[in-house]
Amino acid sequence: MTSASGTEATYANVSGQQVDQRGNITVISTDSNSWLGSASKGPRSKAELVAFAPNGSVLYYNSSHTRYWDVDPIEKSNSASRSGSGETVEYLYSDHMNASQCPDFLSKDYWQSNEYANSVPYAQWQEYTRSHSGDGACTRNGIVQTNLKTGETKNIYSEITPGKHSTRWHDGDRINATHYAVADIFLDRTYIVNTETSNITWQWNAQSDYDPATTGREYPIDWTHINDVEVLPDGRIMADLRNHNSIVFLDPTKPSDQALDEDWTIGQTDNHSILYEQHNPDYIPRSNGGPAVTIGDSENNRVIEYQRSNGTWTRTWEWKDAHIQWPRDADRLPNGNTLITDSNGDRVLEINRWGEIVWAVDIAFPYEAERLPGDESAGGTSTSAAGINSNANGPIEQVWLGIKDALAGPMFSATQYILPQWMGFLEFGVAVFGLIMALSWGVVEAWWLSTPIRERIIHSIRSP
Ligand SMILES: [Ca+2]
Ligand SMILES: [Ca+2]
Ligand SMILES: [Ca+2]
Ligand SMILES: [Ca+2]
Repeated sequence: MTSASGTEATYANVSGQQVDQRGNITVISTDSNSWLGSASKGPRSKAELVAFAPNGSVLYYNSSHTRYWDVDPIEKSNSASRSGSGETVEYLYSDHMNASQCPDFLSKDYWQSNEYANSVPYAQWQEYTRSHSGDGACTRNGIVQTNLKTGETKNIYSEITPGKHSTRWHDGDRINATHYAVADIFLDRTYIVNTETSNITWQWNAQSDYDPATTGREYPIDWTHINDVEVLPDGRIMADLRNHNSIVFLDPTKPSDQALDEDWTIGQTDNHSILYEQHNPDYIPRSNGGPAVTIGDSENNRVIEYQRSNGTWTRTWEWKDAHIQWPRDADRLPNGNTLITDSNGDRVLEINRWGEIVWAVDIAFPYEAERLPGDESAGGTSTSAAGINSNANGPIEQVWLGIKDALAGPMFSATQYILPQWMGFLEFGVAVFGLIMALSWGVVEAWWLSTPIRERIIHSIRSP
């Protein structure tokens, strides 16, 4: 086992998880619900980056950061260190800092000297910064390159954002050896940066196309929650506006106010039936049966795919089961399987083309999973081209799915976010809503006894 920074104690979440064998390395990043991602307060409070080797053993482990987000395998030609070897990944982390460690963001000297800050007007910088002043904290957002076999690590780029809630970057995408695209949650934009100079060479501000007064959540504290960016094979940029329930397509050769290709937008700001605060859209190009996009449709508790034909998007695939709760990633693999992170279901699973679970890892609060050497859904085929159908659920699962549909929405996910791991959907549902829904305990217990989650819950309670 190779470990960059672990002791035996830090393996609590993945200890004993000699997972089933797979053909390649699987990398999983996890989120945290604690201030510093500390290991001492239970699994969901600890952020982890873990890679499982093809034989199922832990190949790489790191829990030194407050939170982990996107992970991308990188090709040798795109590696900033030129050391990409098929086991090299680039990932984003967040590290929280106390107010005493934070710069004087509001001073004009800071704004003038910082490339990230002065890429927006001073007034805008002040407005956004002030909206987070109540946090008493700031966050270092960093991009790191790591060889999972040797543990060799290189810092690529980082910037400090004020606050912590809704300022932490979740995703970026490498363009070439020097340029990188960032989904900038703090400033409601996506931008391209030269990571060697920190010079920002292009940006699209959501204000160019959406009205802060009538769209998204509260402006500017958490308006768009732009959480994903992908550079497409044709050079366009696809970005995910979570709080606008929309995925947008941008032309980075054009200035911000001309970059949006409105005809391509998936979703509508006030229509939760298309997308509902989604994560991690992956573009499948025409050469693989697209244009199609696989998406973690998080608040709808499902993973889905949209296919573009005749200038419109149609939902062509959906997968969900009774357990799934706030999924944030779905990657179509080259063999037609789909790799899913079930964030509040505390598992990563792989389903086959018939919707059956063929591989699973029990891990707290996963954000992202990657099966190397692919990048997200690279090499995967659209469901319509591959003839993959949506899954069917049995009668007991249908009962739970009905309850979850009735409860779906950010308020319930926020409750899940702060609950300890053992107070998952099942327990919460039984405790609060089971009576309201007048479910018989027989039905509840049948489902309870039939699911492996019970073993894990008991294990979590015994070893906090
Ligand atoms: Ca990724
Ligand atoms: Ca990425
Ligand atoms: Ca994905
Ligand atoms: Ca992924």
